Amino acid sequence: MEVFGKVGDGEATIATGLDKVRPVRARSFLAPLALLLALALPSAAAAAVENPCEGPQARFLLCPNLRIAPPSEIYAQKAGGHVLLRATSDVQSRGLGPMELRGRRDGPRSMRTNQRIYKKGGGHITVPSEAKLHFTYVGTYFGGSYWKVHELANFELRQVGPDGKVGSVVRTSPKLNYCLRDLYRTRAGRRSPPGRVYPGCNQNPFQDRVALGTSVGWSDIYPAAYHQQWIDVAGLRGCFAYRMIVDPKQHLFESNENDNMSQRLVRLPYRGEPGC
Ligand SMILES: [Ca+2]
Ligand SMILES: [Ca+2]
Repeated sequence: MEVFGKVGDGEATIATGLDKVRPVRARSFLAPLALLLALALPSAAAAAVENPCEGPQARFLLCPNLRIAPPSEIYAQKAGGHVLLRATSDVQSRGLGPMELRGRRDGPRSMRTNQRIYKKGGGHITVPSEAKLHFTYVGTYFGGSYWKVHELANFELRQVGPDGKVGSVVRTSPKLNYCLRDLYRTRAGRRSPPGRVYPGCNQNPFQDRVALGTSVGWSDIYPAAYHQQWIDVAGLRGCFAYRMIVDPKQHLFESNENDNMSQRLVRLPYRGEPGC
């Protein structure tokens, strides 16, 4: 379970670490050529795929849309010679349908994925995605390892000039891998299920397939104290923009690809309040 996972009372529809652990079939990893092909195919296939949520068929689809709330609960933590500016992230599912990925094993700690997009009136389409799942260790305190979406989000710090203009990136967060899950229902609505559909990310290292997603109106939130939820700001002075970007590599198909960034201004050295 992730940090708030135990709050949930929803029916688990996704396998968890409690599932029966079964060994990976060795054939998957003993044939280098097969592995190379498996690694090469998804990107080749995905490169040819247009975003179905922007084409003519979009009106028949319940396309997902991810957004990310501005960084909150920002605080500085001194650690050795480092100053870690920690912030809470909130990836929000705000489209007509859920963001859902289906992973299939293609390496010892990775899976390739398809994105499932539901259709109005029932059924779904399956689209090859360039998103990868990595079996990601987040420390024992936060439960060990999970199958997470690689490069689902990133955090960056940009210099802000005296004219308020946001400049280039000066620092980034090491964190890139996130679950997609239903942690909190942050916006109730007609299309938002009242209970969790995607309660948590799988923890079974031997799993061959996983499904993960975030339902409409739900959020996946990581508190500022979470593993790698920081940017090292040691030595920096002045006004900066703390930016969070969801799907920075544009791997996931969404109805709106232009609302994936949020930011908050911070003055460094940090004195406990955002703003410049
Ligand atoms: Ca979006
Ligand atoms: Ca996207």
